[in-house]
Amino acid sequence: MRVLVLGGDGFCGWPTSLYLSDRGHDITILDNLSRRKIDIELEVESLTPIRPVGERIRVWREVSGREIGFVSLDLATEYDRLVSLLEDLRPEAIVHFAEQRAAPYSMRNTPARRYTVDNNVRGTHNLLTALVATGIDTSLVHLGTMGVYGYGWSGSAPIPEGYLTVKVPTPDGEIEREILHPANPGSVYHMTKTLDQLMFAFYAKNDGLRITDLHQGIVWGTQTQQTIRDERLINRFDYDGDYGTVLNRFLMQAAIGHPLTVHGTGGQTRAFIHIRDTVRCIEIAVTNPPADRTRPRVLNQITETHRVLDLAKMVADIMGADIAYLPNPRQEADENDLAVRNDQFLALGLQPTTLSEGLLEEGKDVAGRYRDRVDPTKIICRSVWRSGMEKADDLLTELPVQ
Ligand code: NAD
Ligand code: USQ
Repeated sequence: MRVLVLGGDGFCGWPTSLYLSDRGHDITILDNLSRRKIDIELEVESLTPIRPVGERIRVWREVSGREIGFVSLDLATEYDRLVSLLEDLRPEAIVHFAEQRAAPYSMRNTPARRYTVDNNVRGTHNLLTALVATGIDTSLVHLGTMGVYGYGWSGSAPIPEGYLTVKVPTPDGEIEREILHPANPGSVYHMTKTLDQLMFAFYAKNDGLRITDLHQGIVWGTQTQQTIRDERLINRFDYDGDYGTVLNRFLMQAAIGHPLTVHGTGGQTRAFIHIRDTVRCIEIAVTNPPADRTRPRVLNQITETHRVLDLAKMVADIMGADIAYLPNPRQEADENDLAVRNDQFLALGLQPTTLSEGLLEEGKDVAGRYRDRVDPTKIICRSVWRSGMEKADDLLTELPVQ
């Protein structure tokens, strides 16, 4: 298939582009490299030495013999160029990763909040309206988040895939309706994903666009079968307090001898998926477009749920790290239940890669190999959800000698 990957230079987008290319699909990446620019703003770099996008694509051609196209374009501001690209390329599928994706970054300060909303909401809306304007018959696969549902809103009831059946009282008795699951975002970033959902619902109902929204859990791991083929293809690994996600952070912290940074009691339960399953899920979604054009199809892209403290204990046991309990910079429940349905991906053939010691070791190896690239003053999460909330101090200012 001809696939346009929006945000294809990022942590999920790059390995997905390589995977789809390896599987014989014809890939064009669109990216404005804003994520690389945010690294410059935050004065931090990916733990892994990611190469410039042009080099990445040249190396992929060398090792696979396959071409990947690249277009530098800002989805949120360059609408006319987007329309021309869609008309020229006429993609059979579009995968939309191109958003500002860090909750802590989105809560950092007023400019970051505004940027997150402007970038994500305008980008998604430009894409939808460009699809209507060009009349291209394509299937859109968007990366949403588990965070649109909130965590634990329905107690121990499993979170359904997108829609909830409710009973509506009427003068003539109750009627049953399926509604979008109530939106319950916990950060400005998560809020933009709930706004995306409404736009998808409207454009499916009004214009018959074929849309799949994937509510993905926290992605962990770094490498895939494609990115390990040459060091210059290596995937991004964020470890800093804004962009690093919890399990990858714990693996990196253990590898450098930093205490594991548990927020509060660590009672938060979250859903997870390994990067190797992310890329498989995207291919499944792309090659199985929904038949229904009247409303978006929603799939929960997760393979397992874990409590943060349990993850910390598991990493500490395997790798011998200490656990530090830090003031939580976020406004979130101390503890929550989380059960999530993922029946649709399983029915479509996903074989989950669940947390195993082997994969944890791989994370430790990657972190160990590049430990000299770690700036220990960037580890603590300092973006707070409300001004005045307590911020933890640095636990280390220099890397321990090993
Ligand atoms: P990332 O920041 O590494 O990648 C996003 C890419 O999109 C970057 O290369 C960035 O330069 C590009 N981009 C952003 N705004 C753009 C714009 N206006 N125009 C063009 N390109 C733009 O993020 P990621 O971790 O790869 O996440 C990809 C998607 O998956 C995001 O939408 C995110 O919300 C979602 N997601 C990620 C995770 C996770 O754990 N990483 C979990 C659930 C959902
Ligand atoms: N946490 C810690 N210690 C840390 C870092 C995080 O205890 O050092 C805790 C947080 O307080 C939170 C949980 O771990 O309770 C998860 O935090 P995270 O940064 O790993 O994940 P989150 O902010 O939810 O965001 C990530 C991605 C986002 C995606 C989301 C999926 O950055 O793009 O949408 O995961 S989900 O969480 O399922 O909604």
